Amino acid sequence: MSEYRVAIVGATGLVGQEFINVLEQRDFPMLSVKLLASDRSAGRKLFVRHQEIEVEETVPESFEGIDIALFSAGGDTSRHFAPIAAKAGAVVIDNSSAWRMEKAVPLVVPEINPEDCKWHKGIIANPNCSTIQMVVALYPLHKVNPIKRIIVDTYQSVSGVGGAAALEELTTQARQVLGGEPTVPHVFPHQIAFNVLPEIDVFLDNDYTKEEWKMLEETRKIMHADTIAVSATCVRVPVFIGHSEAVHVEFSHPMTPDEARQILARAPGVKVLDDNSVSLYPTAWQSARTDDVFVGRIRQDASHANGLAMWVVADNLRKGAALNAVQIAEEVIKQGCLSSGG
Ligand code: NAP
Ligand code: 12T
Repeated sequence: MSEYRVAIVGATGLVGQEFINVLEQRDFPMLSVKLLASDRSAGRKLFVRHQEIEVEETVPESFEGIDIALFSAGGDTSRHFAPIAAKAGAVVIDNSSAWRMEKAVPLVVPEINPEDCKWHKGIIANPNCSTIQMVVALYPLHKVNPIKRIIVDTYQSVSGVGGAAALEELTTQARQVLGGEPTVPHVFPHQIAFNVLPEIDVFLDNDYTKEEWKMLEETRKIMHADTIAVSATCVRVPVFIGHSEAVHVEFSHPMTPDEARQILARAPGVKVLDDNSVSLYPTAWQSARTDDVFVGRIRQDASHANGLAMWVVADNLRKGAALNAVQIAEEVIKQGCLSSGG
């Protein structure tokens, strides 16, 4: 089997560390790995496969000889360096929102649209964490009974944004509140400890947030379903890892909860945890450090004859980010579409 020269841009971040974990755990065929970050982290050392590797500053020359470049260093870094990496002959798999809605860039969840990898021109985008877990759970149902409308409310963990500083902010504020001290928000717009905040990413002119709008646009692009109606409310909750979602789906025809459970039991990347008699349903805490998208609380939507309601949970740093990106890389290798021609 061939082996590939991999670069991780943003290797010192939360998603970057998860890239390293996932590559190791899946025994990804790496000939070499280059760890890239900003000049702030250049010279730091990280372990990959028990080997200490020095982090380098990301510069245009970083991508010479690289086959696969995994990016998770924010939108600005992706906008600047992804085209440079692609031109150097690498396939970029980008975790930021910079390229997702570009017409010439595939947006891929391997369980759903692996074939879209084929037409990449050097950059493939990894969808938003909240979108990924929702479509992994809904697409198998959509294939047998087309979805017309989705109402989704998210309960997103602090690790979705801001890296270690976000985890630290929750820890510090929790201690301050318990100690009767005042809190000062930095990463989040208000106190996040013992609170819930209906603001993720920036507000748009239509009064949705960008995170909510990504769930609409990305769902349509991934599922090739341009007319699906989606309305999302994205909420930050004081959870370290794991995003949860209450999803209400309107199908073209009725679907029973049992039929949905049977379909999802066979669906790739999905695990059904659904037994009310023993309070079995997924939780964020239990999802952390795991790979599946967990689904529970599947029930008839009392407000619509063609509707189902369900609860969908996944680790936002794994399936929501690093794992999905590495699965895209594996798909690119499998399909033999590694070299872009720049
Ligand atoms: P993080 O822990 O703050 O890490 C940010 C990483 O980016 C660090 O390695 C940092 O390096 C690097 N970086 C920052 N500025 C850079 C520059 N100018 N050039 C090169 N590297 C630079 O954040 P995170 O939680 O890992 O998230 C990173 C990014 O992943 C996010 O900004 C977002 O684009 C993406 N993300 C996507 C999803 C998703 O939904 N799929 C979820 C979470 C995150 P230093 O150590 O040198 O600062
Ligand atoms: N603002 O990848 O705040 O588009 O949790 C993912 C997560 C952007 C993204 C978050 C965000 C993205 C968040």
